[in-house]
Amino acid sequence: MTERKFKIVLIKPSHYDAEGYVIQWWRSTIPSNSLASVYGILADCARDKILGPNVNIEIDAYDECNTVIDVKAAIRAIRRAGGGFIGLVGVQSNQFPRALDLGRQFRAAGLPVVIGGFHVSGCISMLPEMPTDLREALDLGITLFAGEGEGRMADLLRDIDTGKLKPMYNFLGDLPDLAAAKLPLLPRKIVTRVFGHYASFDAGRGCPFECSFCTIINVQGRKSRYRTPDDVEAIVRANAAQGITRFFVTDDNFARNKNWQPILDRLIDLREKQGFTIRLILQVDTMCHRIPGFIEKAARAGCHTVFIGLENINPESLMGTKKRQNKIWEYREMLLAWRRARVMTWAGYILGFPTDTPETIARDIEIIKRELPIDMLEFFCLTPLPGSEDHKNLYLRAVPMEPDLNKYDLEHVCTGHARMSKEQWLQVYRDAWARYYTAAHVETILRRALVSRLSISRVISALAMFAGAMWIEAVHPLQLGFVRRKVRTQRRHGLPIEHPLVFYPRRFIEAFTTTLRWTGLLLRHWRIGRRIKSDPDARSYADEALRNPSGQVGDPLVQVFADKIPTGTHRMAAH
Ligand code: B12
Ligand code: SF4
Repeated sequence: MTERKFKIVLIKPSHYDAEGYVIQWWRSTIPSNSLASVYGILADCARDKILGPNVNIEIDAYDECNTVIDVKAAIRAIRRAGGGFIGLVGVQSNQFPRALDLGRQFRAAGLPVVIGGFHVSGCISMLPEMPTDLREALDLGITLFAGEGEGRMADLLRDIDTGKLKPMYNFLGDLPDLAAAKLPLLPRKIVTRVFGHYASFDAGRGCPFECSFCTIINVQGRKSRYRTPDDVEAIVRANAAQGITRFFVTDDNFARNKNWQPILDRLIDLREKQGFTIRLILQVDTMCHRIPGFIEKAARAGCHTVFIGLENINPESLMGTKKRQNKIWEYREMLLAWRRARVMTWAGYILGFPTDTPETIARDIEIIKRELPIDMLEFFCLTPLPGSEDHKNLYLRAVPMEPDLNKYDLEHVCTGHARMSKEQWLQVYRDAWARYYTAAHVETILRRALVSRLSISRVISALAMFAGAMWIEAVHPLQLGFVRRKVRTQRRHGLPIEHPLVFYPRRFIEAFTTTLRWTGLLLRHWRIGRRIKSDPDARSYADEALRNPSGQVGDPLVQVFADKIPTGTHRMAAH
């Protein structure tokens, strides 16, 4: 039997900036778990020789956030192999236009292209008909894959190999059991393109809550599906074998992973008894401090940063989006519990709930700065993301929504608001960053960090990244990387390729000014840090946010929203 090859090229697409250039960097800051998941499943298919003993399946994987995609080279590689396909991986709504532009080029070369990820899954799960963008992909001959890939890739590869690829695969009604699932893993050369060499894994999928702006529950379900401690250990060991021990655990809410305890116990064992220097970033909800032992075990397992979906501090807004689990009178207690465990907190805050106005948002940010001991705060515009209940309702009521999917990145305004014009809303979003990351508040955060015994240098660099992302690079910190790359010829389909004499001088000035601004910002933060470290009183620093909360009448955070808090649901009502 003659040997042959089957070449798979996996690309996790990025998206376009305001000028239509791909947002990409020399090094990205957050790993793509979608890429690791799909790669892990396919690597297993390759090992199992699922196309026959004579077929060698080879996989190339690229995260466009940190790698410039050489489309021609990828086409050549598949042609040279004599067969294969392009997989556009983990494509979110804001990345769909870029995925189509890439797909268009590969389809023009006659190669099979498959798109998977949340945009396809979310639309198919929630909308009564196929939206225009998905139809456009089908018209180009691109295959759409809805649902999760675990247990389905071998059949897909066989379909491609035998020329029987279907236009659409839909597994949304059949969510795979994660306990038996293949592991998310990437080779070292891909992981090291992420700053700090962070790998990723999802220890579970699904969330029990029902926030109306969220897509996750409609794609991955509300039931907690989780990996076994053995599998998590295998992920850690496989990464550690290639020198990688830092992980971003992408569970949307690790605190609601029903297997959190055995998983953390196993990680603690690996760390404390077997010498693995594991470091973790976790995502949790605002009530996680109520789970006995959760925070303490997370810290012992190596968690140094935790992302918390605070979303808003106005209970009326939270109830309006069915985020009933967020109880503002518990926020400070929860944040202090993480500080006691010496874990840095990173909170998400959404702007544009129906009751928000520029004035209430400005007021609420000042309250947060004064009352809540948060380290990094990031802002988002409330967005009807395809796949969410909000999107479905607006779609069914034919309420106008932004037609350009590239703008569904939570940095743009994608629908109307009863109390703010589009311009006001956008301005509020931009102002929010400037309002939170003032020099005075950076100093307060660092003073709080010092008394809480957090690593000052880590807080300084995190604050600089969060403050500088919007101000200097005009991107959200979640999309930030180191050293922006702009490729003249990789521009959004339909926009002109600029003349080199126009493009390069402008790029040079841009790169020069950004470097200057980053240097200035880092120096400013570093000077604040130095001042605090040399201040003899800094170790006895105290303020309202660090005071143990009462949650009672008189607690300023509770007082402002007293009339919005549903009676009978919190401790204030008991008094
Ligand atoms: C980790 C994460 C990130 C990371 C890394 C991105 C990544 N994909 O790894 C970071 C922090 C960078 C990020 C950023 C953003 N994210 Co995000 N992110 C996630 C999160 C929490 C986990 C992603 C993940 O690993 N999922 C697990 C994998 C296994 O699932 P999957 O991607 O769907 O892949 C499976 C299937 O779809 C399928 N599949 C996927 N691709 C392919 C390809 C082929 C060929 C095949 C056959 C199958 C297949 O098989 C996979 C395995 O089962 C998800 C929520 C979630 N639960 O998924 C949100 C989520 C994907 N993010 C979302 C958003 C909106 C964003 C942001 C735009 C906004 C923001 N500011 O948060 C930014 C901007 C990103 C950018 N433009 O670069 C939304 C997307 C919704 C939508 N309709 O687009 C989600 C769903 C969360 C939400 N709020 O609803 N994100
Ligand atoms: S808690 Fe987070 S993951 Fe769960 S439904 Fe709400 S937004 Fe979605």
